[in-house]
Amino acid sequence: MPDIPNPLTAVKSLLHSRGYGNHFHYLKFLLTISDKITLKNDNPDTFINQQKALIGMTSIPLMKKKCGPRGFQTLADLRNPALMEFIGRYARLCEPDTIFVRTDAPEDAHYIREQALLQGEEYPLTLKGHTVHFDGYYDQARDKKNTQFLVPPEMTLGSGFNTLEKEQGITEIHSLLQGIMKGKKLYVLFLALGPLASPFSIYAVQLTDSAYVAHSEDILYRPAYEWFKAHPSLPFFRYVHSAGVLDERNTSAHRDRRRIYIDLEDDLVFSVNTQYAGNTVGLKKLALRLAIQKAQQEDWLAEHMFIMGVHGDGRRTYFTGAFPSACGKTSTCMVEGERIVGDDIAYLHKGSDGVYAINVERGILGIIRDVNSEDDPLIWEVLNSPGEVIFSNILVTDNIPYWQGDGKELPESGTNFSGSWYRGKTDSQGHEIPFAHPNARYTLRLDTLKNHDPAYEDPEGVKIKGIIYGGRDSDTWPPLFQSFDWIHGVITMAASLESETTSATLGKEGVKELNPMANRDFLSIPLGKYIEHHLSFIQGIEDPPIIFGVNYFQKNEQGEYITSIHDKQVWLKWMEHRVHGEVHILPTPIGYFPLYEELHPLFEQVLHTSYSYEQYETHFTLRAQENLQKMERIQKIYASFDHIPGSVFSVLTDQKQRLITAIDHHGPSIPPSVWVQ
Ligand code: OXD
Ligand code: MN
Repeated sequence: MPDIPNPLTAVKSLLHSRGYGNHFHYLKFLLTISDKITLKNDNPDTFINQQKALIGMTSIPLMKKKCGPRGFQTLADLRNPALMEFIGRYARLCEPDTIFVRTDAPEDAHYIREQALLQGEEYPLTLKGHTVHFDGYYDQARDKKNTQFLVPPEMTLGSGFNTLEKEQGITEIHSLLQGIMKGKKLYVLFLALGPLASPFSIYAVQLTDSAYVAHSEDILYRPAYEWFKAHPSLPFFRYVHSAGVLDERNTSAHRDRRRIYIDLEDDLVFSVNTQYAGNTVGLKKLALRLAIQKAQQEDWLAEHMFIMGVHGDGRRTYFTGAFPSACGKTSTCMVEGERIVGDDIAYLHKGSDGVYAINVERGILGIIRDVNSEDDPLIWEVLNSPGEVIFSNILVTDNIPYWQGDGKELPESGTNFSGSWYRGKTDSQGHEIPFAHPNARYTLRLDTLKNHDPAYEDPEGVKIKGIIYGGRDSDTWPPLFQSFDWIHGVITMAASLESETTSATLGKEGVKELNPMANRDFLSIPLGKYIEHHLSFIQGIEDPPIIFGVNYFQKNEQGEYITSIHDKQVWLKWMEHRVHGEVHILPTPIGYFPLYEELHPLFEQVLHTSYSYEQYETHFTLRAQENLQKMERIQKIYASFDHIPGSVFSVLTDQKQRLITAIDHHGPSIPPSVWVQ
């Protein structure tokens, strides 16, 4: 153990050597209020960290000035030097005029809402509490190209990651952040990913100069200032966001300087010159990336999944479901008669008797497309009643919002993400501008939905009996099937999940893209490691969830959809019965199919329709040739990655072999009657 000098003297001389000497009395003040800074002589690392924290506290005069006495006291009350250092460092760099430190008090949330309106980042709509926000014309989606992981030399992520050397990235982002908040207010938010006091929750601090982002965070995540105060050494994720210079429409002006940099080593994310929520709301997908890394280290799973309760005979059974963006995830957990716990992100932990999931959010940032009274009555109701809702990138005419597929008569003109809009308006490339963006969003709180399940606040989470995977697939998967077992499900369903590109994405339509666990965009660890972790996750668990596949996008040869939008209600009921062992199955080469005799009464009971055998046969005829091609395609993709577990290849090969044998006996397209014994 090196000889450590008296810490106070050492810190004092260090501060002097860095030109901070005359702030020493502030340090003394902090020492009196902080029990974290009881300087210990026994551990050099602790000592160095404390020194760093103390140096950060030389920002105190600056912080006092920018936060005002109330704000400063609010921060000081946290007795958390690491936090003070973090906020101080970025306040010094970004140079906001003022800093607003949000506590959990409703007045603080109210203040932020008011600021969003006052600063013109949101506008009021007719219904009380409803506002609209517009993102820039070219800032309408997650920016994958400019979202990069900052990796230090010793970190290897493997292929498929968009990475940047850490030092270079930090230098660049710091230079972009330099003075970026001049003339603006910096909001400091303390938030929780998960119910407060849950052993599975993660805590986070978001810095942002956008009142819209701060407002969105408030709707979507639980405030946690008091929790931070009660736990001065709480570890936390950190987010620094600036919308940058705003143009005359209050949208980020410098899209060429848009950057989203994720520092996995320090659990720190930067987001600059953008406002679109998927790029800026730190606790959403930016946190998911940090959480995936943490989950891997701590042996739990951070997943892009809804959590829902499905009603069975006098019981509620919980499922999670992973679907790529815009593939029916929210509409599944919102189906009539069932309960939503969360629509987007779940943390899955091992309990003594099974897998438990918590919803990290308290709100929904949903795509507002085809949301209408017929298909989504419960969301529709909230979107058409007074209450707190932020709409983004829809059309507004006479303070009324319009969006694609709302079933309303479209006005001739209004304001949308392109500014003032009129029918036939084209962009600079001559493309017609849609009246509302296909990725327009609503942001609302879960507890405003009639079907929310109070279990979303349960710190232990809910026990998961089934996990559902589904993508946009016109020609391969049946609408519903069950895996043979966990390994088979993880490999042939979860890790083989594909989705077809739509006209909403750039490039060719209908191209299948592999999206393992629907988490491809958010992975922060090598794919092989991620799959391996899934495979081993349920080891030793008494009652693991059953893995299912669904497909809402199956088409016939004429290119028409062959299932109805409501059929998922029946599929869910079947899965609910299945996890309780109450319905039977047909073994096929790709998994277990349901029986006609058991689906028919479910259609009667749930949808009051008669399900014909012809329909069943069309839905559940095994498209063996397409499934075989899929196995080949997936194997080829995995062969291009390093360190994929061997079982991925052997399980896919076994399935391929079963399909080849089946095709030899029954042809490329095999009706379900073939499997009846
Ligand atoms: C997404 C989202 O893009 O939830 O997945 O916003
Ligand atoms: Mn999502």
